[in-house]
Amino acid sequence: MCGIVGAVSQRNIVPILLQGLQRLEYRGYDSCGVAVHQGGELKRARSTARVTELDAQVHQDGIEGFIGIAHTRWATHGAPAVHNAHPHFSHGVGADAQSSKAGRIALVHNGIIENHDELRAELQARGYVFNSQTDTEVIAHLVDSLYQHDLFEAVLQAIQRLKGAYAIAVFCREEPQRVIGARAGSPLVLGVGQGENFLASDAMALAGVTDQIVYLDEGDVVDLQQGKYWISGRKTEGGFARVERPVKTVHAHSGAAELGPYRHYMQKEIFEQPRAIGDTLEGIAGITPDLFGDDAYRVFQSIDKVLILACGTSYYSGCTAKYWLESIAKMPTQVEIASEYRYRDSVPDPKTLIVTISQSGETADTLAALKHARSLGMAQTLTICNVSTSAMVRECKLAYITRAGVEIGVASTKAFTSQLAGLFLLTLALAQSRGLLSEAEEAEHLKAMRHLPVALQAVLALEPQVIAWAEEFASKENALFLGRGLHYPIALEGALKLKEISYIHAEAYPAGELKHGPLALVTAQMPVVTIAPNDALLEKLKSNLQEVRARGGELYVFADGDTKIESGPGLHVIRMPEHYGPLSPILHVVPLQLLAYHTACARGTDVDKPRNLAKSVTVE
Ligand code: HGA
Repeated sequence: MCGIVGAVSQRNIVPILLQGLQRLEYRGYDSCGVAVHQGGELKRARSTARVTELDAQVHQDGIEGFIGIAHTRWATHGAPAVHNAHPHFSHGVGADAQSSKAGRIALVHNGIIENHDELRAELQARGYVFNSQTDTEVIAHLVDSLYQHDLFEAVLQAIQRLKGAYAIAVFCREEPQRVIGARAGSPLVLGVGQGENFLASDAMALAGVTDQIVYLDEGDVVDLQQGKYWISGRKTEGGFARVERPVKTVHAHSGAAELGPYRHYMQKEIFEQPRAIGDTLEGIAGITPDLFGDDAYRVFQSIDKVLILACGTSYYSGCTAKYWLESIAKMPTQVEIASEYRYRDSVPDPKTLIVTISQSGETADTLAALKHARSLGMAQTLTICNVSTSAMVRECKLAYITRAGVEIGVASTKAFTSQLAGLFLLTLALAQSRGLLSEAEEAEHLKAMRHLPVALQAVLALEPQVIAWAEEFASKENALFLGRGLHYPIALEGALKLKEISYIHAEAYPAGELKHGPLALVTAQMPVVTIAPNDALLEKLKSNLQEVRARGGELYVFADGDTKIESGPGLHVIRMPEHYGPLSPILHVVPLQLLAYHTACARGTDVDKPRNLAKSVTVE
């Protein structure tokens, strides 16, 4: 999703800005741009192509400068087009307009300004002319309208008028020594260099430039100059006050990981799962609440239910965990889509453990849902997250950091299975703290978890068989996914993967629900993918498969080795290893990932950057 990079230095900062954008590219974007202060004017280049094209344009136009800002955009307001791409420029009005050649204020923005219509009308009435359909351009003109030779002051005043979420980076034609950043609701970090300072929406953008990072707080405004910076905190009754924020050493990994022998990052990440799970569980000698933080024992004793808040794939990992938490830890558990929870009336209970799940830890909807839960008096919070430096980890009392490594493919794979591993550990830790986990059970679960990397390798070896199915799926426009119990969320995740990257319409149902509606869709043209573990529901599931066959439906079944489901007319079977008990979802999701991946490849879609989607969804 949107990325911001900004810099103030004594050297030409354009290569740093573009390299920063490149590091953020994997998140998905539809256009990009860069602006610098050059020869007393604002200069910019913008493109709806990739950052490499922007780079070529910048060279051709001879754009260079000591201060500048850059952006990758994922459109929320206004089509993905050059005139909507950031940076946006303002121009002064009245006497100022005469002296304003190419613009006065340059600004990039992540987030959404909710009162943009009202502000636009006000600014238009004052003579400002709008050149884009974005909410962002409103901020550029607003800062311009408040500018009186001090950009920091103008930004402080402008943000008082903004409703919504923003991270912004701004500079001004008249003050070639400074870049101002501000954030509320969207992430922004300050990178401290030697005699130079940087801004970025993620420390990863600055990898190789500086590892000295300041995480700006909600409401912070930062003034960056060569060799110095200062931060103003959120406005209080006493006005704005300078604040100190700790400088942390952050070893951010570059997003530009090597593809190695793989065709796409998604394929690489699917095959990295044994390593990702192994790393996530590394060093766990026994189950203890401490795995989630020093205060976890006390927190676990103080709660009697769990509310999981998440979006997309993370939501499905939460749905899987509900089955574990209720059956193993006997903990009443509710799972809610974060964007729904934050806006509905709910009945809060302070004895609830709020569990947020997010790969990036910057998902705007999940962060907002967390804040909403806290505002309702639910103070016990825990996150399962893949980025230790993220806002989510900073905002939650307890955390389990998965070690999936940087995930570049927009469609999540290794982050999902690593989340499941973290959630299973949480289940065991809660069960233990409630006296529901014997030592023998603990040992048995730990043994199964440690064996997961090997079990996953055996599932990955099924790839050639999945490719054969994918070739048949490539010509379909619809698919049904069925699962029962613990594997129903896995069916949901399988359908989501297929939708996201192959653009085939896919829906998932609990198999027992088939006769209540979706059976009407079943024809010979409708592939029905079924997850068939050898669990307590197997016989029920077999009856559901008969219902599909009786209507001429074509079944594609991932069946555990010991289920005795055999291939036959209209019934294709890929044999999974023996049943893996409660951890079976971690194995069963893998062939569904492979099926989506190879179907998308056969259809020639842009697997790692599916249309309209972005990686870390940092806007509402
Ligand atoms: N609302 C702005 C920025 C969008 C954004 O932050 N995307 O991730 C726009 O549409 O340009």
